Amino acid sequence: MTGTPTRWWQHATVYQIYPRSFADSNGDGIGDIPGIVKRLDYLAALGIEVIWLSPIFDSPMADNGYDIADYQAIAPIFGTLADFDTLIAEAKARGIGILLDLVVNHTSDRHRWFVASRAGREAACRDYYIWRDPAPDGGPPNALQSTFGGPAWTFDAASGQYYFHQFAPSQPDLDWTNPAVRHEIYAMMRWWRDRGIAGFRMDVINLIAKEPDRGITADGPKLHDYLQEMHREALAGRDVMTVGESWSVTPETALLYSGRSRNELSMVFQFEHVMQQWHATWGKWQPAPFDLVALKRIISRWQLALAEDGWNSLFWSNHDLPRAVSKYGDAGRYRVASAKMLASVLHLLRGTPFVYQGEEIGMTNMPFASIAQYRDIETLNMHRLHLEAGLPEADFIAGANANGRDNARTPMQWDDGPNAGFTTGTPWIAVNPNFRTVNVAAAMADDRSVLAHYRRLIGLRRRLPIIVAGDYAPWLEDHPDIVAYTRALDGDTLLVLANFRAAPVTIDVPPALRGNWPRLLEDGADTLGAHRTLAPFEVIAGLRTAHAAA
Ligand code: TEU
Ligand code: CA
Repeated sequence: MTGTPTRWWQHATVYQIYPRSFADSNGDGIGDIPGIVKRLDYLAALGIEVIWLSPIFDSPMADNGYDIADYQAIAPIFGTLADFDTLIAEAKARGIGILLDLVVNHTSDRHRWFVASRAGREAACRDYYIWRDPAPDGGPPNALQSTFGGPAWTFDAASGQYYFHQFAPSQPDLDWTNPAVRHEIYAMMRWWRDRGIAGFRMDVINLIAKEPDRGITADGPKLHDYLQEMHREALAGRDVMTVGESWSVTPETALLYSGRSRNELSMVFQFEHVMQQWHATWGKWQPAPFDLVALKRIISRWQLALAEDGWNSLFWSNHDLPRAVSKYGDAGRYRVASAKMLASVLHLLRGTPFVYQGEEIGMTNMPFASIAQYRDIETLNMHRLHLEAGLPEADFIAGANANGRDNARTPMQWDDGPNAGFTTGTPWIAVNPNFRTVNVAAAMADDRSVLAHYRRLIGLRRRLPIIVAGDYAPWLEDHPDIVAYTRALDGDTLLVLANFRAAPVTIDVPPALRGNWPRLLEDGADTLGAHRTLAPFEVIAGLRTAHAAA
């Protein structure tokens, strides 16, 4: 089979750490690298083999580190380079590799390149960024808008020119058409690579080849040339894993990024299923009903498109997205059941699964009462702009609670002690009050916990080739409440049948799925007749092997 997965990262499960909110070792209220080192045994026991670390580099933290001032220094609030080397070594000793977050579409405006660049039209590094003369009326060169709201151009009075930024004005875009910029970045990547990291997660990699004069932001014509050059210069010959973030990738372009013979990336993060659930007018800032049939269609399209070549990443949540139980499950009465169901549905697909810190204990979105509790630059900007555009305050807060970034960035809940065991000081953002019941210590003591379920799923992926390699087929595609799929390998069949509703749902079982299904995650078997009623958020995961009697 041409699509047989042979690379280590096709077999691994990744855990995302948002360092600020993971574990604070020194009581300043901010998570840090020594805090992560202390929790490595916990992560090793979970079975993960890779950690994606959100940015830990020196930064003024306007966007919590996605605004980098020095790519080769660690932010003092997170620790030192020696702490980082300890993390690499201690993780490696437990069979865990570290992915760094490569944020090279833009830098911070405090980066020495930008400080030099803005010194004047003839300044050194002027051409590391994108400077343009004003339009004839003195306004911005064109109407391009930034992701965080407002124009993508900011005027610099001293030099009389505008600079380009796809995010905040304090995040100026690098000019990738300049070979000097590209070669600085590759050298920096080699420097980290040679410290022993396992690879990179690449922030908004679809945006690097922008051509703002032509109105092009995502997927510029030179994008794949740059990625192939990056591969040659910084990745080739090393067995690293790379995952590129792209909000514009399609199944077709995913094959360009991750095709075996392309020499670009291992895989991409795609967000079609996320954006599909947004409000038509107000985007994510107004809750929209959850459309399961559309979600299933997108999952199937990606599973099938990348079956023979390329590779999928699998995730429900990250630091920019709502927590999975709150978004797709039930954060109340059925929290545990729905968290387990979502985990099974995701982890038994074909691809590399990513677990966002806290997801493995079923952490929920923290609801905030007012805008005063938010810290996030995107949410604060969008609040101002959406209210100006006529969205009522209460609607915005409801939208932000459903989809805002801070609601999923609250501190990791370790135990039921003060501040959930995250810090002995004052946490940088509020702890979710449900930490008294939702915490790691409680989950460790309960073999029916969400955590126990994640451990089993992650362990199974390491043992059962069908989870990594099996062919995917969808079932009951138009059913509004049920997700159903099978995986097939060498005569074995794995079945996943999941109820996404807080109510019992009865289905007509397709003839091919009837019969006996030995349970994958528990003892015993499920026997499916012509009809089957699934309890609220119940998931059936069964494995029929070719040699066992059906
Ligand atoms: O995110 C890319 C991005 O476009 C998000 O800002 C996303 O579009 C938004 O949250 C949806 O409304 C990456 C990082 O993951 C994010 O944390 C950074 O803020 C952003 O890039 C800029 O570096
Ligand atoms: Ca700290």
